[in-house]
Amino acid sequence: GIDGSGKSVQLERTAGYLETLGYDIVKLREPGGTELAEKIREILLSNESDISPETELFLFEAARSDLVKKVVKPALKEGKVVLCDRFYDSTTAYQAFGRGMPDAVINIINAFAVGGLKPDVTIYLDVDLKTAKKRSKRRKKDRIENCDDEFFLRVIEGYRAIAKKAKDRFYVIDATRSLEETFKEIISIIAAKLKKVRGEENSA
Ligand code: T5A
Repeated sequence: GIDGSGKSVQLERTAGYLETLGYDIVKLREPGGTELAEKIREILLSNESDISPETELFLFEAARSDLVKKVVKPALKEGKVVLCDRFYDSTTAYQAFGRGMPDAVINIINAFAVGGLKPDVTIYLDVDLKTAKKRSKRRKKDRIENCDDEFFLRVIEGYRAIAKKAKDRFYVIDATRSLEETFKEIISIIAAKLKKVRGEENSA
């Protein structure tokens, strides 16, 4: 979801809940999660950085590629459950819809950066811009959060477009509700999916 939609808080809660069920959880964020990706994150979010939309796109993808290769794929191989705060849909929403970078280019480099990996479930926390802004009011804005309202309205439009295309894995959740109500819906989706995926793995 957009900045301030509640992703970090919900990811922490979800991870805690799944751990109590006995799952081995790896919590990640994008951009970030490796030494290199965290350095790229600093550059991307710094208000001091002068970055063109094209360069921005490649930096997000470089960070993603590093994370997937060094952390995500090895964790999945070990049977762990990976929860990631943002993934390639954010590039479609922010860089394609927000910045106007060509969708076709983004689809190709998204796929290239993750080596064909696809999330089992993607949760989109749907909030209006006013709610998101109110929630993130207390913090200093980073380079992307400093974009104007029109940018974020295009990003929201982007996520809604993805929802129509990726119906098999993309769940839209009304995140304007309380933390608790939103959380309950998230865990019901994830728990059901995990049960299904793990059940299929065990019977294979
Ligand atoms: N980006 C990222 C791209 O442009 N392209 C990409 O490919 C990728 C991967 C990354 C930035 O990079 C951009 C998007 C971002 O601008 P980030 O760390 O993901 O940065 O940053 P944000 O999305 O800005 O993270 P935030 O921490 O600002 O937002 P969250 O995580 O959505 O919100 P959270 O959980 O911190 O909650 C914010 C506040 O709201 C409260 C929380 O307690 C907290 O105080 N809150 C609620 N209050 C009431 N009711 C609820 N239901 C609430 N849910 C949360």
